[in-house]
Amino acid sequence: MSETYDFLFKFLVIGSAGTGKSCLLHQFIENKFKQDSNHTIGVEFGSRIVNVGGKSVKLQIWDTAGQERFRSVTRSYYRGAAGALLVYDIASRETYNALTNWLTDARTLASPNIIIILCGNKKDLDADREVTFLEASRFAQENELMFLETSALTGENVEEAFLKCARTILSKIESGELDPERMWSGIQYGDASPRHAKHSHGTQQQNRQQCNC
Ligand SMILES: Nc1nc2c(ncn2[C@@H]2O[C@H](COP(=O)(O)OP(=O)(O)OP(=O)(O)O)[C@@H](O)[C@H]2O)c(=O)[nH]1
Ligand SMILES: [Mg+2]
Repeated sequence: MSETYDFLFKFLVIGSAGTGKSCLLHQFIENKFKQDSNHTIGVEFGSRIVNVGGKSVKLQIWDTAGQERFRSVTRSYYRGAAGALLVYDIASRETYNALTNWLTDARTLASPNIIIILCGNKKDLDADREVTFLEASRFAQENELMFLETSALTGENVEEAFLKCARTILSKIESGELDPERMWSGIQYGDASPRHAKHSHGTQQQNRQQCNC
């Protein structure tokens, strides 16, 4: 079955091990909580077409391992990402303290213009909270990140996190701030795009390259 969409955005999910990155992706794709989630080995992949402001956008999402031993592998996937979910666990200050390192990696290895949404996951564990909403929202503001608290367990704000990031990218394309034709922009025109005829050859090739890496 052929898929029709206006744009394809490459997304990353990054952050320390155990923060719930794979569960967030699973909740977004499958609409349910992933029971018994194991540490990701290297990188996992998921995709879903969403409607953003009347446009259909295929999100191609790379869920990276948080464990240090996979860092050199996961770093090789950063290039050409248009958006990222940067995840910490609201019940673990350690994962919050690591955010600056993840942020530096994303901006240097993906793109300085990458659109990032900070996700304080495990919002359902409010009783064990170690990071306040206010503190994290200040950090987000200082670092020009969007911010939401999410729960992959209940599903709260999960869809919203991906959509908010996609909406921002789309509005930057429409305002001319982001150029999909720039090399490694992380954005491709899809089959439904009026630009398709002009760009289909190049985009399909790049797509294959990205999926095989
Ligand atoms: N209470 C609660 N637990 C969660 C939530 N999201 C994930 N978990 C649990 O946190 C643990 C780690 O989740 P994963 O999604 O595998 O974490 P990860 O960030 O992908 O970890 P790595 O792949 O090692 O980087 C699992 O035991 C999940 O059940 C959440 O929103 N609430
Ligand atoms: Mg994982």
